[in-house]
Amino acid sequence: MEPRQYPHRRFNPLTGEWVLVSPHRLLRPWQGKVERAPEDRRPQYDPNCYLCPSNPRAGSGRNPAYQGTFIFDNDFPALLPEPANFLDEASPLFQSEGEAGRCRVVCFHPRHDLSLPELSVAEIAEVIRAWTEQTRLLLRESAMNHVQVFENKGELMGCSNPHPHSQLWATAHVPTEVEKELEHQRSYRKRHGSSLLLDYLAQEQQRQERIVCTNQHFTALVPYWAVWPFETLVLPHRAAGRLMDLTGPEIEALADLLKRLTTRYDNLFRCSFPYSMGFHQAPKGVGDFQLHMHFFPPLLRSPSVRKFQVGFEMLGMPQRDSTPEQAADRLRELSEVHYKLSHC
Ligand code: H2U
Ligand code: ZN
Repeated sequence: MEPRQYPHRRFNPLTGEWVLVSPHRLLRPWQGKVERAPEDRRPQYDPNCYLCPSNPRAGSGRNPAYQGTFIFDNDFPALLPEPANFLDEASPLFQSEGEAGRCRVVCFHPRHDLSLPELSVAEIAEVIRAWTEQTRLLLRESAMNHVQVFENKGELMGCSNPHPHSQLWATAHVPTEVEKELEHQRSYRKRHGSSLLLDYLAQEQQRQERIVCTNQHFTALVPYWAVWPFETLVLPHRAAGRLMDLTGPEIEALADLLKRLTTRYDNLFRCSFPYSMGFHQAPKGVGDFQLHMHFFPPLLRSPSVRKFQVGFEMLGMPQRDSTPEQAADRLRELSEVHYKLSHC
């Protein structure tokens, strides 16, 4: 066996954490729970959907008869714009403080039955422009310092509604994962005088082992340190801190790449492929941060077998059973024509 077929640890330079890789364990028998493939036969319009055009929402009010993207303030926001004004650090063991924020929902499309890979590149570009504009507006508010854009897709990921949509959460404080990545990008620049993620991309372009698909301005790859079976990282080819830094042609290129990547995901198990994805972008006033996207999909080997982070992972560290290179090979060999449209 070559060394990489033996159990080993890999370092994630973005977070400073290690992942345990156990390639040989893919051979172990599976007698766990078998879930059914997620049903994906939805009507174009669902009169009971809170997000379909012209329907009443669960909170209050009614959606307009929207034609493209549709943005609204979350009716059940996790954060409020005015924080409870308190700081309690009397004891190092009982610290708390108020947190201000705003939550918005971005519907991708009026059609209830579509998802990202089924939209046209132009429609996906419109979604990216909506995320960009909302990031700009939210960061303009003096209390907001970071904007998290994300999509939870599929019941498996706890998505509450199948209508294609994403969320934005703006916060006064920088969230933990972003703070970790910021710290590691900063210390890398201090040590090497260059950008961690641009250097990483250049190495991946040379090695050609983990790249899934690419175009003129963006590359999608399975990171060397991937934890989730088919996790990917989407990287711009030049320095850019936030969505607002992208040019028109770069937004088009990102739309093209997202369509191709999510089509491959759907084709992997011929199902609407669940994931949590989102952008990591620079907090307000921060320069040393490279814009990128993470896709964290839970499916392991079929629509019915998913990965859980339990046991050793909860108590010890993240672990995976196949190598990121095997995952990249699988994703690379798939078609970029969506299975619902192909007739073979
Ligand atoms: P998820 O499916 O990713 O959980 O997102 C749906 C969001 O939409 C959720 O945060 C909001 C929920 O609060 N929502 C509304 O704001 N109004 C509604 O009428 C339904 C759902
Ligand atoms: Zn709907």
